[in-house]
Amino acid sequence: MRLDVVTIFPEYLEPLNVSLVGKARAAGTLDVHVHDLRAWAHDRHSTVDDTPYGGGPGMVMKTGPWGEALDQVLADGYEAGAGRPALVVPTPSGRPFTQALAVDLSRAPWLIFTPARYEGIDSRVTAEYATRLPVHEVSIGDYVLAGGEAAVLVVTEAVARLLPGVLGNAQSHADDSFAPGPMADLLEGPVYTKPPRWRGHGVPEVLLSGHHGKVARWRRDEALRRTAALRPDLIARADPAAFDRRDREMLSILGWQPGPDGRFGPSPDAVEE
Ligand code: 6GU
Repeated sequence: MRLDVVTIFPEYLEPLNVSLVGKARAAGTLDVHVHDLRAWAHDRHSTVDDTPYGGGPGMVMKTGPWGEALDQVLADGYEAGAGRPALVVPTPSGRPFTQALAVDLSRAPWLIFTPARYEGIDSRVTAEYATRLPVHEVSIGDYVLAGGEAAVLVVTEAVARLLPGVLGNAQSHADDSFAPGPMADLLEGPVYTKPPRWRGHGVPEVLLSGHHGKVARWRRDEALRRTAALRPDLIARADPAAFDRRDREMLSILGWQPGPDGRFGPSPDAVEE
């Protein structure tokens, strides 16, 4: 996969040289190109922003440098033989970034990121490239960052670990929270390793039993318990067909019951844990 990032803070992307993403780069699985947007600003001060039409606080990133930068990046990538690119535009007003979108992006041969500073990029830039490319405006959560660079790191890491050969163990992401499959949309429960006692804290007996069926059931119960406590919205919107008889027993113990449409909601008489 080819990745291009256009930013006014190229050094912010240094973490792309570290750990899993750094290894994927070194292995040739990821071909990363970071560009300084100011290379396409032609005045003496390398200006990339201006005041917003309509007034208001802050500054808006100008069309000119972004248009020239993206045209050049596209020309270079096509020249190098990269496949059809997708444009990823980090913005707090974007669609929430999810595991499903990470999976979708991991299937693209080429991603181009346009992290912005200030109040964002003049909207005509995304409008222009949306006539030619798939454009994903994404937010990484309901809070405001000073710029999109941290979001590029987040999206890149989520995507890179899905690329073939990047994770040592293919099973490693099969039971991720939010990965498709039997544990879809449940948070993972607690994990333990040696020693069996630490500062008076033991390890749940079942994990030492060697009984794979009981371990799987315990993990499922813990996932349900944690999800009900921390992300009740995930239980409420889950397809009830995803819950087996034992799940339903556990949910009932946790104070959840099916409503008229089959979906689970908190029991009226349930006491919060
Ligand atoms: Cl993608 N950018 C900025 N600036 N703030 C954010 C964000 C992105 N996602 C959440 N907050």
